[in-house]
Amino acid sequence: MTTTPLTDLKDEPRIHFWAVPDLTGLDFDPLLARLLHEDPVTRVRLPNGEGHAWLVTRYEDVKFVSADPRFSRQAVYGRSITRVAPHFIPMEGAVGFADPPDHTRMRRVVGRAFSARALETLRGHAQSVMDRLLDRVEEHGPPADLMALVNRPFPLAMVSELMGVPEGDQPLMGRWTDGILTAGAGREAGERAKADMARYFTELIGRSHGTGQEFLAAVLADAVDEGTLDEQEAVGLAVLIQIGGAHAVRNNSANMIYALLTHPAQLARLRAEPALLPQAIEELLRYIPHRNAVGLSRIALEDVEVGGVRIPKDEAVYVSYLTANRDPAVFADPEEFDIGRADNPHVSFGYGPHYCPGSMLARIESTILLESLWTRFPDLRLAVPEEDIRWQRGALIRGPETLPVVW
Ligand code: FLV
Ligand code: FLV
Repeated sequence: MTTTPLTDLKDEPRIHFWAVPDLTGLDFDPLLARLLHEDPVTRVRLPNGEGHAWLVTRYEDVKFVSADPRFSRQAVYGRSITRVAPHFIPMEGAVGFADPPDHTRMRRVVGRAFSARALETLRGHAQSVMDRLLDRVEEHGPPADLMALVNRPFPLAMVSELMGVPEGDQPLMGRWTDGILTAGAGREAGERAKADMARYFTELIGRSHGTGQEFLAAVLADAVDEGTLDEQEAVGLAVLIQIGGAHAVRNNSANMIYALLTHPAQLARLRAEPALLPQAIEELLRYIPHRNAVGLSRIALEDVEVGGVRIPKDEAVYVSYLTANRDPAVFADPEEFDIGRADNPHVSFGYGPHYCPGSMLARIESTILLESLWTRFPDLRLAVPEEDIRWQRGALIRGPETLPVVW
């Protein structure tokens, strides 16, 4: 009989085929839940791309992989790694595919657009945009679809303002964003939407040179003029911020409303203790399964041990921020949605150098949305039983198709 050292066995975990089912409500992907508890550093094969990739699910391991420079985003570009989307979301040269120091150089430019002063200006603008949208909800009367009337237009207006996209072009931006951030529409539709939006931003940045304005397209144009960014990098940055800003908050904020409407005890507590709102938003961010499957992988530049398992050089690794947020080693009763949770170091905005640059804007938007909605409509309820809400299919970021409410 031969004996195999345990370390060798652990080098070759099985490969799980991840079919990525269309989930509904706030249901947690059952495969992800199982892997976190039973096979925390494992291998998966997703519906698109080729081969397999590693998947890391525990909180500490997720933070390790997303912050360690031996895992590269740049090395992902041009490789047909197994993935959920038929196409890659970032363009060539985009910040999502960059490693430090290039990554650091690109992020410094957008940092100006997300400065404390810029965010204060946006906060004032956000409240007036929200007030106008809620006027329209009131004029519409119950039942009204919040997705169409509020959750979609609000973040789209905010990120468009930040970017310098005129109001008249926002519907077009919305359509391109949906085309890019949908797995179900197919590769060609995704690539076409990406190319169309890239052409738009090339022109917008082109028109913004030397205008001295503060919107992001002008800041990017200045950075190109100064030689800090090349044009491809500037356009790639603009596309990622526009789509992330419009799409992620649209869906996540709709899921926040749904979570509160379907957890009446938590909603009642929040209504009774409005000072809990910031903490409630952090808990919503932790608890809501933001996306299907996993986003963009990294490549191991050398053999690296993660959670006691050796990940070989040149292999792709995914992390799941969703499972990290439910790791019982960090969060007590992780399956409970509890707005009383005070210690909440969730990783819903990622971790390490690629940490979401828009996290503070997302928090401002979600705060204004929840605060304004329940101030205006204290008796807000779903207009249909929760099982009748339809959820987006073939989505990367999860959310309802419509959110019909009465008040
Ligand atoms: O910006 C990214 C992102 C945003 C998001 O809302 C969900 C994601 O999974 C991702 C991602 O995987 C990579 C990004 O760059
Ligand atoms: O959902 C994804 C995503 C979202 C995003 O806003 C930016 C991204 O780079 C991505 C991505 O790379 C993969 C996704 O599935």
